[in-house]
Amino acid sequence: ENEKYHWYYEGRNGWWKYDERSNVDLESAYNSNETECLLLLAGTLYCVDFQNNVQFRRSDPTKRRRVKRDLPTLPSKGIAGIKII
Ligand code: V3L
Repeated sequence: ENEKYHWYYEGRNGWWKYDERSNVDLESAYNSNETECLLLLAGTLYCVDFQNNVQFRRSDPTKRRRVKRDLPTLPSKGIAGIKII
């Protein structure tokens, strides 16, 4: 909450916001100049790669989604799969 930036991942026709906890972890890793951030999302381990701006499952790196860091006011589909109506 009250963050300057939010992280987004790609959906079919727009961007989803990461959940708040993931966003805090992503901001922390990004601002520490780490090259990636590992996230446990509903029991699945994901890697967010800051150099290629993608996320993927650690167990299956073939499916990649684009990610971006932008203003929190950007239009989005919702938060972590929860649609905004
Ligand atoms: N946060 C929450 N759920 C995620 C995330 C994430 N960072 N990454 C993947 N999933 P994959 P549309 C997404 C979910 O990449 O209609 C959206 O949140 C992912 O959910 O193969 O295409 C929506 O719920 C998917 O269900 O590992 O825009 C849903 O897709 C599942 O993990 C549909 O969105 C496998 O994704």
